[in-house]
Amino acid sequence: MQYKELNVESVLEFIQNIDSVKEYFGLDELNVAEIGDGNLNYVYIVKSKQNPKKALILKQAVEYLRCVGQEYALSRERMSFEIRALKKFYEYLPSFVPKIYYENEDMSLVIMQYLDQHIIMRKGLIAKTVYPNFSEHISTYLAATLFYTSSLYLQSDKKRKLIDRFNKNTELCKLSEDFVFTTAYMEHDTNDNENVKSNKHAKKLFEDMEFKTKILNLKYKFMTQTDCLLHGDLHTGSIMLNKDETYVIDPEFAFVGPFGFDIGALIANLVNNYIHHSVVTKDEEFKKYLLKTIKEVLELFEKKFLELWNKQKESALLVNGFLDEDSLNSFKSEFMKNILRDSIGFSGAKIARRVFGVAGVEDIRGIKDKDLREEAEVLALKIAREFVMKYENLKSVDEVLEIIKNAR
Ligand code: ADP
Ligand code: SR1
Ligand code: MG
Repeated sequence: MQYKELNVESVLEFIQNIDSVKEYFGLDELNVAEIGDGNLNYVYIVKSKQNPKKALILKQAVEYLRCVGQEYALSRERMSFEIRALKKFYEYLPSFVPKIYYENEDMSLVIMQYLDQHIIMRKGLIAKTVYPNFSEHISTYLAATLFYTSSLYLQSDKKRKLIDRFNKNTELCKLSEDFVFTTAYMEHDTNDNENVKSNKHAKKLFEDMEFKTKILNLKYKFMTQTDCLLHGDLHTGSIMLNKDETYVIDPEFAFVGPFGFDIGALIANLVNNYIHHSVVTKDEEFKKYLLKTIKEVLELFEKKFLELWNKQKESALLVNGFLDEDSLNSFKSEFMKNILRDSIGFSGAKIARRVFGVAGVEDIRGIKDKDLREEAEVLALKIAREFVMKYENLKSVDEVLEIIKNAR
């Protein structure tokens, strides 16, 4: 099938011939609206006119970066990786990943379950919504996706096949190399230049060679470590949830990379929200809830990852009986500490990149009052710098929380 960029009218025409969609909607009349608010793609909702509760999502990649415009070419092959990752993660965790009804790599599109009772987590957190089950859910998701796709679980051939299948996601990996680890720390066209011009904090950041050297080390880890299959862009805009359920959407940046990258992205975005509430609402209760969530996510992740690991005696890495029990336990304990450390290093980069780089987050760049926004940016840079300068020597989750609380 030849690729064609769809619009509201042609989506309706396109779906008429898809069996699973016909089966889902029966003879209902349908209407279509575009609801995409992401940076890259177009997202359409297809709804039954008779029963608006019946709806599906059609997401299509276009040959450019939506948030910059048609002049920024980006091949649409990213959708092939999104489809593959959605399917892979659904295999392990069907209750955390939207169900696919139809996929078409030629058309770079996927039709999936409409999450009608769920909202984008970033919006929920800005509105101070507490999600009592989130830490349990996301730690299960992280432990399973990271463990089951790593050499701690897979045999060597399977792991290498996984790398083959995902590590041609070159353009989106390059976007992260550029936007997470490079351009946000130097003068660059893609930055939030209205803000950057004559901004003393940007100047200080761009000249901070100590910090930038550490960022370079993190970038190198990102480019070379092939630990496990990652979502690749696990910020709070990629999570849709309510008090009972949590779904992870939008894994188009999926690739086989370092253990700490998804965890780091998530923690960064919880910290961005903490900064929002430190500056805008000053709600101490909600801030405490965010700190508790960060602590739980990191601690539960470690516990659940280790539980999975303890059940697995043989893998690409380990042969049963290779180490005695004590040595194996201290190997595992050091291994988990290194995941925590890298997560916090990546988290620092992920916080800092959103301050002056392309695609800021609503929690900070969305603050209307200029002085408050500056206050939030300064706080973000302070926490990010502490994370990046100290991550290699962290010993506990509590140290991470101390850094966040003391940054004022
Ligand atoms: P992009 O790849 O452009 O970032 P996203 O996958 O993040 O696009 O989707 C953009 C928006 O579309 C989301 O913020 C959300 O509001 C909506 N959306 C995406 N997938 C679903 C879904 N399965 N159910 C409901 N809304 C969705
Ligand atoms: C221009 S692409 C900017 C960002 O949007 C995505 O969500 C990723 O975080 C990417 O870096
Ligand atoms: Mg998105």
